[in-house]
Amino acid sequence: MGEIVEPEEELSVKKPKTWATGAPAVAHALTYALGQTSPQRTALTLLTINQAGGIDCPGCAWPEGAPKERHRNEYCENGAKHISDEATTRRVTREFFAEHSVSELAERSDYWLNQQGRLTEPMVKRPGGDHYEPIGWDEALTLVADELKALDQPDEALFYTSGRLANEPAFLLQLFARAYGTNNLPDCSNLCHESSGSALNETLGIGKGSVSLDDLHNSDLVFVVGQNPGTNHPRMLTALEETKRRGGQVVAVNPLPEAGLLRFKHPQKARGIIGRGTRIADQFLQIRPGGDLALFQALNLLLLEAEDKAPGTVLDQDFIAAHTTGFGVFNDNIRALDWDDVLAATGLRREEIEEVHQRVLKSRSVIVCWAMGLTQHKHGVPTIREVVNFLLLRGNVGRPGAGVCPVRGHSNVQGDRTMGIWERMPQSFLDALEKEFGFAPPTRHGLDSVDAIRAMRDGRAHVFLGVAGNFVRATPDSDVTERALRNCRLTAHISTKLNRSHTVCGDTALILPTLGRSDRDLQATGEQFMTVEDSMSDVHTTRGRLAPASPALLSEVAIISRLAHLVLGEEQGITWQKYEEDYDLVRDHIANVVPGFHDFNRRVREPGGFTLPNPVNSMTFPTASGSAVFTANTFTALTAPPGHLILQTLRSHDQWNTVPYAMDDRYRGIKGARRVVLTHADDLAELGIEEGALVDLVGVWEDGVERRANGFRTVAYPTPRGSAAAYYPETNVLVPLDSVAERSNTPTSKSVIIRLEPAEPAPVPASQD
Ligand SMILES: Nc1nc2c(c(=O)[nH]1)N[C@H]1C(S)=C(S)[C@@H](COP(=O)(O)OP(=O)(O)OC[C@H]3O[C@@H](n4cnc5c(=O)[nH]c(N)nc54)[C@H](O)[C@@H]3O)O[C@H]1N2
Ligand SMILES: Nc1nc2c(c(=O)[nH]1)N[C@H]1C(S)=C(S)[C@@H](COP(=O)(O)OP(=O)(O)OC[C@H]3O[C@@H](n4cnc5c(=O)[nH]c(N)nc54)[C@H](O)[C@@H]3O)O[C@H]1N2
Ligand SMILES: [Mo]
Repeated sequence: MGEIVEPEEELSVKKPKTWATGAPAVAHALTYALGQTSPQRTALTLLTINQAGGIDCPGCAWPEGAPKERHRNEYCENGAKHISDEATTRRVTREFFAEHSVSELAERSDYWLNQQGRLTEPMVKRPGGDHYEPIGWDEALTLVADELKALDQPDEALFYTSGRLANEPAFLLQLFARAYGTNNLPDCSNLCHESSGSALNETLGIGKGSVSLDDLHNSDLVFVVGQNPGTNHPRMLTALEETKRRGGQVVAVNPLPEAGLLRFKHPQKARGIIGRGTRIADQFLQIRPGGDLALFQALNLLLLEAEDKAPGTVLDQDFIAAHTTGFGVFNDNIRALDWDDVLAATGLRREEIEEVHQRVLKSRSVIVCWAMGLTQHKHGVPTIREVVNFLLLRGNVGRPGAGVCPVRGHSNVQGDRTMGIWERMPQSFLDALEKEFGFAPPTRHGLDSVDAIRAMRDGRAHVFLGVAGNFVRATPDSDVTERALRNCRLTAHISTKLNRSHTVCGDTALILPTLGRSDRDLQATGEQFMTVEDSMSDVHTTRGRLAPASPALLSEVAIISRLAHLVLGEEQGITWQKYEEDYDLVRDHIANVVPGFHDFNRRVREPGGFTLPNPVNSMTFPTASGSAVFTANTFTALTAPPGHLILQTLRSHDQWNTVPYAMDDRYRGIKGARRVVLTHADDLAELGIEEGALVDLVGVWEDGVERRANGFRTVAYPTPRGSAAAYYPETNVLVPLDSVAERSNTPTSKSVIIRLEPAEPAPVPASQD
């Protein structure tokens, strides 16, 4: 394992793949694993991923299935890379920080920072200094506690988390923030599935998905919308393969012909390695960005008209009468739909939409799955509400094989919400906290991620604690966000690996290194495990097996409860000092506070854990009216001014969120470069820009500010005319902070208006084959 060098951008382009997974995927995962760590550690981690009693794969939130149905290797290429990245034997030491100043580290790439390895001991950057220096745990946590205690208002502090955090530390973090006096709990969900939560809470009364793996296997028709499962949820392809095997159909809706949507070869079955694999999408709709609202409105119109022609045969009138409200306003809205508008917004032909409609009519049960392609648009919430309308019309919720399936990202992002990581938890949750702990939690809503940036920028928040994420790279408008962070008196991060957020410092900055999910967690009462909740509300344990990356690491539970104790003492009678010895004590509190967690310690120890009840599946809709709600959503189409493109910022195959693992995007045929912009060949021709040319991406938005991401190569790619795609986080600088989804406040990362400006030097043609 030699020294890490900054990767050169050397682009080569092949035709995009039309199938995902298979033998090469396993080989790629092992190569990455062995480049990071030893064969022994690789075996210890990979063989226990997603096995009962093993590590929950930190790769994504896709469920594992019942223990007896799991494959021996129930993980995917990308989950394996992700865990190897954590199990790396490389270390970031005090000598490293003595050698590299903070300003030097701030110039480094995300890739280089991550490749340095695991963080090993607490470090501090003091006011005026430009180097991190070692600091003891007590002194480090006292520094944070003193800054928190010195604030005029608890609302001047921010507690950010990502969905990597397991349930126990997540519960303690929100308890700490609320006992301290604030609901400022911004999290990665604000940037991710907040639009889903918002739309589903409003229409079905619960912000989560309603389907199980079993439902998916037994559904007649599954929509996969705005999602790239071949890269981001590879094990979902196994489920879709099963759906197909049992006679179900799949419709994929995406601007890009993503490999995993087309054909799948199962990597853990012999026929996956040799055969042609399973065709996944029976129909692929190559939609224009942001056209999904129009598509589902058109499908709804076709259903209403079919019912007109044959009353009582198309809609589920009994369901609508018994369980829903709002049909009238919904109906009026859809009847006014104009087909020309639909075709312009979607870029689809009417026959394609009619063909989907025929599939719907033939299907007794329908599921719609979606991810960031729906949520990260200005009209993300109305789009998801329209998806709900579509399902309600034929009673496709609360029935086997039917329902809503927002496919979550981070492995415990859903669990963190259940544990109270939300700036707007309902009063019933706050009341339960009060009952359990005897203090009155603040009721004023806290700040989400976008509002947190505004507060730091405007000097209304001064202390930022980040847990398990990379805030400055996850958030929009990078220049604005970095200035905001630098405005703070103190920034502190509880992390496993070095990232850019550690280099964008407040006056004082702290790195608080912690155990990762693969590390053994030994405490005074013995070895501890933690728990997580997946995308389908299954709660189960996760337990690491490796020797910790350094003896100086503390667990997240220990760091959070020691800090809380320093700030709050035993004032409220919360026994902070006990928790790190025995995580069962935390789970006992969770059992008393969080609905569905009764007898938590016993039930979670059963193989496979337990599934949280979803009221929707017993036809109970906890909305204000007690019924599921039809909504009228204003028709919206995305357009770019002449000479401009709609840019979506997305993940390559070789990255995990803000952390690139390599410079390739295998399925899309991109090798050796991340600063690429995928654009239709005809658009390039029309703009007079050559394939392979070096361009700057220039963002234009209503605030008149020009945002630039410089030095990207153009790649001719089969994306709809007028649109483009480029990787996050390099392009976050282009996403305006104030360009957010209605209601959910999620940045519009999938619709950024840009133009391409030729950059010097003159273009070098990309290699082709
Ligand atoms: N390997 C790996 N796995 C991951 C992650 C990772 O970074 N790496 N991240 C995790 C996280 S936190 C999340 S949230 C998920 C993200 O999972 P995805 O949502 O699959 O992630 P993105 O790369 O953002 O891809 C968005 C997809 O939506 C499509 N899309 C864009 N705009 C539109 C649109 O307007 N309409 C439609 N119909 N489609 C559109 C894009 O072409 C792309 O296929 O993955 C999780 N899993
Ligand atoms: N432009 C654009 N922006 C986006 C998106 C997009 O599609 N486009 N997607 C958004 C989405 S969906 C999300 S979820 C966010 C993701 O944003 P985040 O969740 O904030 O970012 P990550 O890259 O997952 O965080 C990586 C860091 O987490 C730390 N870490 C990893 N494991 C552990 C652990 O076990 N414990 C602790 N304490 N730390 C750990 C490591 O230090 C690592 O560097 O980004 C969002 N931003
Ligand atoms: Mo996410």
